[in-house]
Amino acid sequence: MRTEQSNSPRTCAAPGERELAELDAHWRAANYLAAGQIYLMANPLLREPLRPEHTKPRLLGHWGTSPGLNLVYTHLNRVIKARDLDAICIWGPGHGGPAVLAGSWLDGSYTEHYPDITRDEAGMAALFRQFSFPGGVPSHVAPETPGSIHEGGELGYSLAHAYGAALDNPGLVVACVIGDGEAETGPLAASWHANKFLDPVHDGAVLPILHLNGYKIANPTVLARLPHEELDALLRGYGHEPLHVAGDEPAQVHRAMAAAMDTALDRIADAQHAARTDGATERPRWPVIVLRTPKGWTGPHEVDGVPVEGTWRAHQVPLDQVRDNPEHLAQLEAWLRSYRPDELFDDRGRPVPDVLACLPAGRRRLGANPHANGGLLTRQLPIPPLEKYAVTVDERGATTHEPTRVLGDLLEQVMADTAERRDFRLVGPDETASNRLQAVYRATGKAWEAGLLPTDEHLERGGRVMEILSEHVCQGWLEGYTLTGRHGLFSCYEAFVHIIDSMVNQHVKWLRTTRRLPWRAPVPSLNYLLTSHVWRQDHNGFSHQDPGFVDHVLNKSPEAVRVYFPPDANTLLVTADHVLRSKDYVNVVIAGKQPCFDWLTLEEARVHCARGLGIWDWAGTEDGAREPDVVLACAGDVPTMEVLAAAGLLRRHLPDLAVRVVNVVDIARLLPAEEHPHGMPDREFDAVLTRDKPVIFAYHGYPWLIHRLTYRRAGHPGIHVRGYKEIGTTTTPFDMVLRNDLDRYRLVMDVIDRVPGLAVRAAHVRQRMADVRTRHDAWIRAHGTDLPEVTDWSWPH
Ligand SMILES: Cc1ncc(C[n+]2csc(CCOP(=O)(O)OP(=O)(O)O)c2C)c(N)n1
Ligand SMILES: [Mg+2]
Repeated sequence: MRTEQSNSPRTCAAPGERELAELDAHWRAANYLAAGQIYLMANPLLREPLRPEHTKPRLLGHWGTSPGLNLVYTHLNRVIKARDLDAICIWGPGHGGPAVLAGSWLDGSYTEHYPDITRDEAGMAALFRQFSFPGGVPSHVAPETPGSIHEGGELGYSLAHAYGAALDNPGLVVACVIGDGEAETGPLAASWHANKFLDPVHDGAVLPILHLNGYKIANPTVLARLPHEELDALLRGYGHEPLHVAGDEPAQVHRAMAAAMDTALDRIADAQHAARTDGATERPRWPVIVLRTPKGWTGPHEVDGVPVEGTWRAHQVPLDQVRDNPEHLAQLEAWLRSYRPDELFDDRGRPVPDVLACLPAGRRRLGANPHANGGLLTRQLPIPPLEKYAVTVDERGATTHEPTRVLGDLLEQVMADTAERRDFRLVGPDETASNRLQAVYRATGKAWEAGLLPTDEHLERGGRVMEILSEHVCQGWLEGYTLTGRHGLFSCYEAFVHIIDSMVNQHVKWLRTTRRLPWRAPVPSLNYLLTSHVWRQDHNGFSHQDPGFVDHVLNKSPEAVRVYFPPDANTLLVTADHVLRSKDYVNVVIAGKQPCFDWLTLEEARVHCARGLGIWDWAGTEDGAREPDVVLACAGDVPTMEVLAAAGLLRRHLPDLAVRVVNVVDIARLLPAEEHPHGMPDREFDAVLTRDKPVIFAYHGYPWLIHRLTYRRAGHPGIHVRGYKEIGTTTTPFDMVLRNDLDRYRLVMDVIDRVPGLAVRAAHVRQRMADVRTRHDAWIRAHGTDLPEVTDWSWPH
């Protein structure tokens, strides 16, 4: 969505005394509300002396970060209002939930989302009570929090989320509070470089606010203990212009913070103007605010004789025995009264006009900006008809294509069709071309704002392919981009996507929670294309072989995760079309980039993908007169080829055997219907995979997964799974499957071993299979390539 830049420079006068008093009133109110949420379940305005029973039995929450977050909320309100700024904020220390909830209650957006929590005394009591309370709201800046696209429970992702939100939103300013502890994480450290990918013409701005409150949970932070010059030089080295705000005297900090905000927004407006109007191409030195205030600022200075304010001890609950220790209770009451609630709220508990004076209106409020409920802004992605990109399949297995290359042609068109609207991005850690998606470069380049050399290719200011060698940053960008309503695809080596296991956990939790919040509009899914997979690591070998991401993802909420194994080019097209249109999922698509036999026409691929799992009767030898003797099942492109080759061998050597071939695209179909929305009812599963026949299942990844998914089925005792057994190296493609016992000859031996009555009758066939495996070993050592009968194999017509 393209909106005009509304951040005009130098429209904001320095606040006078009256405005400073109003800012301080808002900040004090927010601090009161944050502390109130942590401590109080009654007597919210201290109309009567505080008694133990007014306090919560379990004190849960994080005070330490809250006054700093509140300060940012207050001052963002001011500049948004003064400049009519379109802005959202990412709250990195998301454990400061009480602060952001306070800000949203004050700006009225909370009550709009939750009408029961009114902006008066009754609503304040409910706001306090519900916080970190059973049946209430979480302690963090969770999906339930208006204005948030970032939970901040797992630290490290704020800055990447902020950049993701700013991409292709030229009118948007994304403020981003970064905890000084959070700044020690790898993902955050890498995210500073996102400014080399932000195009001042087509993208919005990110305003990082590094919050140096000096401490984490139990330690000082590294950045807070650097000499000023060293920290300043570090941030300059990242390409920023630091603006330092420091102090513990509120009036002075308000003045300094207002000035820093104004300077920062002026610089942003200048940089955007220079790039957009004057054609400047030099990378702007974007501002960063360094905010140095005490942890737990304005809270208890000392508790039980030890310092708390300005130390790590302020991190969570500074006074933790208020119900039992009268001294703690008295200190709490004095602390809360220090904000002078009687001046901040009227006799009905409503914030007084001074408190509300700094607030912007309507959709400009931080709790109501639609970018933070991005589904509201989502447009359906234009995906061209697949017919133009589909490969022709006149004869099954007679031709090969590289599936990801075929997909690349489709993505090129999607890129071309979104050139104006700019709501589709491809991200990846340096692998777009390696993954054979380079056709997209005909439609757009790779975003790049750093130096350029004549030998560079496809680097482009404003390009919409994003490549940085940090899976964390790629993931963070795409999360920020999709949560603000736009579309994208993350193409990644299968083995290294594990690096973001933990981030995907958090994203799935977010999606699952938002599904239960009627006011959150569905957002485009986060889509992975995992290629360069375990079976085809020609250059790389063991370090690059790990198909376990799927196991990880399938542990997650079944409502929100989908995993697909398209076995050829046309099924990949159909799968990609499906996932790119979907909303609120994490979709994982595993597909090869190496030449792969074309098995299904586009029409067949559509039907097969709609089923998710189906019998390929053309590949089996059932005659319909009796039940099959054995089922050969497969999921994944390489296992599918091995199963078909095994089926061909069985057809030749054991023509009387009734073999059924079943291919699985949507792996969750194997689950019981009660456990996953795509799960198959038992009756259907039993009909296709049988209750009592041997099933030889060739699976792309770790074999245990198939057992996990099918253990409740009647036929489970008969299911024998072959997959990756963690045996890998740099070797030939067929040697990889052979070493892991996934090869066609082993599968035939499995059939002979498991079909009752076959062992003796087919002993000679079994021996022949074993002999080929032996010959293979000698052959590859002598020739360095696979046996001719393997390399020249094609589906027997
Ligand atoms: C990745 C990660 N590791 C550890 C934690 C546990 N944790 C919660 S808060 C915190 C300290 C955060 O310090 P900082 O970022 O400085 O925030 P603030 O001081 O504003 O509370 C830690 C380590 C976490 N939430 N996420
Ligand atoms: Mg800190």
